[in-house]
Amino acid sequence: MAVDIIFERACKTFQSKYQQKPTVAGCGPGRVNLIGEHTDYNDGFVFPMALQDATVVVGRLSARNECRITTIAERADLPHEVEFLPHSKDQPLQPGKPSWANYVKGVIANYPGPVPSFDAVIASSVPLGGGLSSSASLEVAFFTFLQQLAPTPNPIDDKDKALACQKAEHDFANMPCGIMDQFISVMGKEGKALLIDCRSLETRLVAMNDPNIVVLITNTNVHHELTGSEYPSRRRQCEESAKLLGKKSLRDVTMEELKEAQSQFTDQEMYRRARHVVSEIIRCEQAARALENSDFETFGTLMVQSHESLRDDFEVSCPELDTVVKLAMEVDGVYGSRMTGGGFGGCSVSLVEKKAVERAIKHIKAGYSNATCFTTLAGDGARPISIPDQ
Ligand code: GAF
Repeated sequence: MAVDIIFERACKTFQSKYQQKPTVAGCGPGRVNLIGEHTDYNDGFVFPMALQDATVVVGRLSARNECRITTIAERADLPHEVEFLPHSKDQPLQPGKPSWANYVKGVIANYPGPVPSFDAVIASSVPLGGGLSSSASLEVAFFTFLQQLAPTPNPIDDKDKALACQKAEHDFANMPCGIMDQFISVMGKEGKALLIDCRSLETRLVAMNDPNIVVLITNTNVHHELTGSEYPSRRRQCEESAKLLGKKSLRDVTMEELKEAQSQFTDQEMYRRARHVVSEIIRCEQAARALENSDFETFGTLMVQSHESLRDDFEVSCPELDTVVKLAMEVDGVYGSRMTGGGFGGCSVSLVEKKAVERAIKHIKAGYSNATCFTTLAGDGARPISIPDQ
C-alpha cells in the first residue's frame, strides 16, 4: 500500500483522537532480504532491498507531561494505545506492555537528544511478523519522526541512526538482532538493492530495476516469534563454532578450513549451522555480482541453494515456507525462490520473469490456499514526510 495512503490514515486518526493536526511525520520502510540470511551477526554480507511498504509516524509536541501514542498498525487483539512519562535521567523508560511500544520506547531511550512530551499516531502497511522487518521499520520511522519533532543537538549520520535503532531492539525488545534490517530501512534507495558488509559496515548499491524482472513476495501467513529462543540460540551456536575454530567470527572461516575441522565438532548440528553461514556469505557476494551482470539464472540458483541451506543446515524454515518455495520453483519463468528474514514462518521471496508472475501467483495459491502474494519494487529508505500547511 502506498505511503501516502498510510500517511493520510494516520493524519485522520490523529485529528479525531487529539483534535489537532499533526505537525511532523516520518516513515521507515520494511525490507525483503534477497539473499544472505543469518549472516549479519556473523560479520558477513547481506543483500536486502527496501520495500515500498512502510511504517509512518505522525505527531506533534504536547503541553501535557506525557507521551501518548495510538497505533492503527497492530493486530486487533493487542492494546492500541499507550501513555508514558517522558524519558529522563531520573525516570528512564523501561520495557513493558504492550510489547509493540517497546520498539518506540527503546528508540526514545537511545535517541541522541532530549525527547519532550508528544502525541503520535503510528500506521503501517508492513505485514506484522511476516519476516519483512515490521519492527525495524517501526524503529526507524519513529527515529525519523523524532528527528523532526526534536532535532538532535549534533547531526547524526545514517549508520549511527541504524545502530541506535538496533540497540533499541536489543535493549527493549530483548531481540539480539544483527544490523541488516535497520540499515536497509535507513539507507534503502529506489530501484536498488544494498549489499552490506556487516563487518566494515560498507555498503554498495546494486541496480534492481530491470523492467522484465519482478520480485514476488509470498506470505505464508504463519506467524513467527523471533524473540523466542530460536534466534538467540542460533546466534550462540555461531559464536561458539567460531570460537571452536579459533576465529573472531564465522566470516573469518573458509569452506576448506571448516571441512578440515569437521571432526573437531563433537556436535554435528553446530557444524551444520556453521556450514550454512560460511556458504551463505559466499553465496551472497556471488549473488550481488550476478545481479550486477544481469545474470538472473545464477542469482536464482543461489537463492534456491540458500533456501536449502537454511532448511537443512540452519533449520529455520518450516513446512509452509518449503511448500511455497517448491511451488514457485515449479513455474516456468521463476529464476529462484527462498525464505526471507529470520524464518519459522513469514514470507518467501522469488525472482520472476515479469511475464510469468501471474502464472506463478496462481500456481502458488492453488497449492497453498493460505498464501498472500504481492510484487514489489525496491523502495526508498527512511524519510521525513512534509505536512501540508494547516
Ligand atoms: C532478523 C534479524 F533482525 C536480522 O538481523 C537478521 O539476522 C535476519 O533475521 C536473518 O537474516 O530479521
